[in-house]
Amino acid sequence: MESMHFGANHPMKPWRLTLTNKIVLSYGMYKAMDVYRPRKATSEELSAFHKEDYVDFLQSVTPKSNPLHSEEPTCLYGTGDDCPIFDGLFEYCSLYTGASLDAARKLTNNQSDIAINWSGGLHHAKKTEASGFCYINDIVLAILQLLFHHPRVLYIDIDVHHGDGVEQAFWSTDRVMTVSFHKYSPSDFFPGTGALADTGPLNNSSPGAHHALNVPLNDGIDDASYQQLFRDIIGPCFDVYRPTAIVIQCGADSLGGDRLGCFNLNVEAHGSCVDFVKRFGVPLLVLGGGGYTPRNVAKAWAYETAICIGADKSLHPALPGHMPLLEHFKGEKTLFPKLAGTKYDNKNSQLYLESVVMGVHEQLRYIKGAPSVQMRYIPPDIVTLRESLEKEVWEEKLRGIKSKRGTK
Ligand code: YEM
Ligand code: CA
Ligand code: ZN
Repeated sequence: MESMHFGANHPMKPWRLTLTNKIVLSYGMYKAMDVYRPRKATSEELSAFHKEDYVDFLQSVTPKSNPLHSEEPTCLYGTGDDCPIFDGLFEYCSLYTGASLDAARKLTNNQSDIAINWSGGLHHAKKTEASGFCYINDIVLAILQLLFHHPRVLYIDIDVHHGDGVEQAFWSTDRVMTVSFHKYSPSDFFPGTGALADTGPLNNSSPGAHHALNVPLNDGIDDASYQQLFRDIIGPCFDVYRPTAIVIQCGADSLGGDRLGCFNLNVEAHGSCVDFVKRFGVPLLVLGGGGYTPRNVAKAWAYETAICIGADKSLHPALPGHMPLLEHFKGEKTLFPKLAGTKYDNKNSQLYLESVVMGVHEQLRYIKGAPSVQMRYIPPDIVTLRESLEKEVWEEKLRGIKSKRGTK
């Protein structure tokens, strides 16, 4: 994925993943986790959420065949400047989605307690539409996977943009609670959705009512306000909803100095959200997302990897001197650069933030009164069953080969 190109001026730079990998590897973090090579998701797996026609389109379209590039442009499936058709697009989508699906399966098989996919977290993709640099919604697909085993999944989105695709997909159900923190300004900030009042279907008898929570913010929010807000909201969400699994989308465009974002967060505050969620001790899926100043994205995600493996307190803040690509970090060879700039003043008054917290708590009161989602009938996960059986057969075969070798 890292070598894919959206185009010269496009803000999405997949090589931010190369930088992330270099930091994670040069600190030696790989020694404390299992590392898997992502498998490509199949078209059938993608169609568990997306419409088959749309998946077929993504699979067959090429930069030359794209109708947008022909004489009469038609805006097919939402592609455009934001979501260009580039060489290897389908492979790119299948890779980041395969990794999120496998990560979810590691959690449901109890093979991992925390699973990370920094290439995933593409929260804007819709059932039949690419949007906001996202084509396939790996988050929705991973949550669907978790729902085979988990009665309630809490989805948390700290990307600077509203997690609209995930919210929309689970709008009508109480088996997923979505909570997005984002800059909200309908007239001039993408995607323009995610008002405090948008909390699920208005009809109180719909199971999804009050299960979509939105935390709309103004420019420039700083570390202290964001951390307080995150705790004041996510703490009660956990207590009231009692999720059995959590998915956190860690979009790094909420950091200060992001090319598209407008917040003032530093790496430590961004990471403290992951730390807070990890402490609940339920299976946790950690995903990437936005992030358009690659050197800062890489630092945040490497730090968050350290938090997940419990190594954050023992990290030296100076990037390892032997790290490849160190020259990309300019003068700032520290994991914790000063990112809070002067471009965006904090336009979130204490009073405003208190009113947002009160608004969210009001929604939670509705849930408190309702009986929680019990373990309903959950259809068996045929794919996982087949895969684990195949794995057992292979392991049996390998054991046979090894013991034969041993007797020779
Ligand atoms: O605001 C929009 C849409 C496009 N307009 C018609 C409304 N899209 C957002 C999506 C953000 C998803 C994280 C957007 N696009 N913000 C910035 C861009 C953007 C797209 C580009 C595509 C090709 C951009 O901002 C500097 N530069 C681009 C350069 C090349
Ligand atoms: Ca968000
Ligand atoms: Zn974003």
